[in-house]
Amino acid sequence: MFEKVLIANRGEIALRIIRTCRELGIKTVAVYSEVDDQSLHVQLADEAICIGSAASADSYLRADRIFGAAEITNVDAIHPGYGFLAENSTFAEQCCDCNIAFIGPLPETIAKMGDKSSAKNIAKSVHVPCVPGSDGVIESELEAKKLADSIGYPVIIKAAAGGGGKGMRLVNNSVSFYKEYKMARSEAEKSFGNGAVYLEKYIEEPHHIEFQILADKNGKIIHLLDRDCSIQRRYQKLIEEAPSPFLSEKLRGEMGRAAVKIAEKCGYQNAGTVEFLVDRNGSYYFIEMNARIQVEHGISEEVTDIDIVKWQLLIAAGEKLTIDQKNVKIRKHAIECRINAEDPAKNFAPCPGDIALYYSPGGYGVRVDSHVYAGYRIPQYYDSMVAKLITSGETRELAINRMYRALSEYLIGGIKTTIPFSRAVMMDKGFIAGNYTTKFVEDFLERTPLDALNFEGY
Ligand code: MV4
Repeated sequence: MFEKVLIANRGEIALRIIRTCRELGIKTVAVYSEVDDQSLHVQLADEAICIGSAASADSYLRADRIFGAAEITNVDAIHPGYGFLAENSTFAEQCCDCNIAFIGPLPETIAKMGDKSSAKNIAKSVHVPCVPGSDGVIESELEAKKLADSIGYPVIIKAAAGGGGKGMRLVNNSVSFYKEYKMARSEAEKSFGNGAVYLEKYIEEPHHIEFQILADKNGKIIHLLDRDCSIQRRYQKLIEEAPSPFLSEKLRGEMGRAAVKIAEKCGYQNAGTVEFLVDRNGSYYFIEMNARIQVEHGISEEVTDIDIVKWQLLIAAGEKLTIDQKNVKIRKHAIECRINAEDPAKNFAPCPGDIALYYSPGGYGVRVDSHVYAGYRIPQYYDSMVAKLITSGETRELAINRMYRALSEYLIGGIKTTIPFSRAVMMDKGFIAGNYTTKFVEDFLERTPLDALNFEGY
């Protein structure tokens, strides 16, 4: 096993990794930017090294400084968390070159799956259904338009280097095709330095369901069931739950096997996620694979009682995966609410600032993953998530009631948060009914009075 691991990240995920390292007897090195010196990840790590100023580009994205910190502290491995350098194949390769284990997939797998159009081709090659569309990236604009006309509108143009909603353009009719195509190309070029785009039929009001994968270096691959991530706003997930209330056991089994086939085909190692869209008829389509630990991994841990971060470390150190698929079972229902420093009554405007008061909920079936505390200042430089509140229970109903109870206990003073929003969702008939789609938040906000998104009483 590793003796010392550097965590190339910040916030709650850095803390999540440090905690598991502690439990395994692994020493930890935190890296931090100048504005993060008061963050809990700095305080809970064995060692901490400042790697630059606030802007990510001057700190958490500086591979050279991270390797500098790794060299000074003599670590065996680097855990990248999510975001920042987590899916940068060059960074993963540089780790290998320095003889430092990268806790994630192989660089070539990251590259293959990072190109969303090549990821789709991998899925197709193992006969997993994909959304109908272009065969790889668009080479000819005329051919692409002919294809769009024959598929039927709306269609969606996606950046090959994109993912998570970045660099997508909806095309509603034949007339606007070339205009949207040009926009998509130039946006992709600007955002990713790669103008390659591909075309898909647009699936209206899909469910967004993903499968958690674990894969060791011996080629053993299992899935840890599914998460329903349909409750999102502008591609930012707000609430996730596992297992998905929309999937039948038959469909769950089929999609899980499909996810494992894709992971096998791309030589996947470590933890990853296979994303699908599911339409109202229960037809499913692979869309992309995330080659990293994700924000919402905790609900899969609660459902399966498997510590995913622990397995990331064991697998990267070369240990065999000792869990068999047949022993992965739904043991609980789990829900996660992302607590963001945003004002839901003001269009979810970010509101960084000082946390004047902090009381986090507890009790049976409640888990809070957070790096904040009373007196902590939320910097404006990074994403607005301040905590993940997870509840679990024997039934979905119990997990929902427990979430409502825990959200009611949660006190975060001095800033606005998404707590009142999540609370209102827990009482919403549409959410309780369980067959919500990616259109849920839009519809919910239309039918919910602003007062309900402000309500902070117990
Ligand atoms: C789609 C789609 C409909 N049809 N692709 C958005 C994020 C990115 N990962 C893929 N996304 C979508 N791709 C086709 N062909 C609808 C979405 C989508 C969505 C996907 C997942 C979660 C939330 C979403 C919200 C709106 C649209």
